[in-house]
Amino acid sequence: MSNINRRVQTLDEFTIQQLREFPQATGELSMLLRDIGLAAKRVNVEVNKAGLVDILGEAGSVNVQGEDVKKLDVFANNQFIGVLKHGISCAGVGSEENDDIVVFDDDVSNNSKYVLLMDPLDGSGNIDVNVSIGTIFSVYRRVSERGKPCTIEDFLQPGNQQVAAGYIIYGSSTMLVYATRRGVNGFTLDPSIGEFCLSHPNIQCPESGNIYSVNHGNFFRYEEGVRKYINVCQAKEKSTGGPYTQRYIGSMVADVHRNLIKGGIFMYPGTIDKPKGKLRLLYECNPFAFIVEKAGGKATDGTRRILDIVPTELHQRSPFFIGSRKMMEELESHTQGVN
Ligand code: P6P
Repeated sequence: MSNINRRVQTLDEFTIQQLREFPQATGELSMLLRDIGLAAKRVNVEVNKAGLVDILGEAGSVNVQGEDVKKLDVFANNQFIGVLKHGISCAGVGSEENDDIVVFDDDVSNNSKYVLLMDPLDGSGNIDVNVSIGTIFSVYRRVSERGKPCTIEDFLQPGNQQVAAGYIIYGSSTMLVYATRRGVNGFTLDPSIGEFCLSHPNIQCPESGNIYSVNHGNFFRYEEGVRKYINVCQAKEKSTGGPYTQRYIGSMVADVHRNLIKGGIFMYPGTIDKPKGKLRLLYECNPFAFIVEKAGGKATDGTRRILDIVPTELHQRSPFFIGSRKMMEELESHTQGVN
């Protein structure tokens, strides 16, 4: 009898166990999360080969197998949309890679309960320098009539309506982290069995930390309250919980994942020329805000709770501040005019 390690729970086993604890559940969300895990494994294979692009061919070329080489973010987008379209849980997708929503419009999909928003491969500009990148996703119960194609209204819901949200980080190891109303759990891919295994149960964001993440290059273009807080981070003495460490890798999934686990704050503020900042509300800010709040942290646009913002456009941007509760409260004391 092979010594199967039964102590480690796979993603499939975990979602099925969650389902068993909620007999009234239809199982569609569990299936959706397993579909995401499948697509993530396929993307992971290609991301790990990215360093061989000279051998495999640049995007737009034809590789040795005579296949069109696609940009990795287009490949990732196609993988996630393909798996979700052929599943039973998703009526359509809003993606960073598609101007409009992708409506699956077939009988099974039109009867599905959920829609999904995603950034299929965030930080893909870092691929050629081997920096960790990620997939970000957000799941909503559709508000349009079941039995018909999903509509844009299904996607323009405030983040506080999310049913689940998560990310995959393609790094030194590949992890899938997702949150539901029951909490945040992390799964690490075990290549030897090709399964995501529960490695970080019930993730909690430390209520404070000493890591602050921001692009200092924009410092003089940030509003005064943000500049004041950054100066506070730089001046922190040990007696006041410092010294702080500045960590910013330019790949949001990697930066926010690190701060979620270790404690810290990530900021992508608006600037004078781009007051809404760079990050997208629906498939970058909302999913991370849902995850970090479920883990005990906070996320705002500088004044409002991210999850309470009612979206008006699929690709709208938002200033973004997220992290440990006490660090966020200290930031707010500077940006909301208390100090
Ligand atoms: P900047 C990557 O392009 C990304 O969307 C996020 O992953 C990352 O946090 C941010 O942009 C980095 O932007 O302007 O600091 O290079």
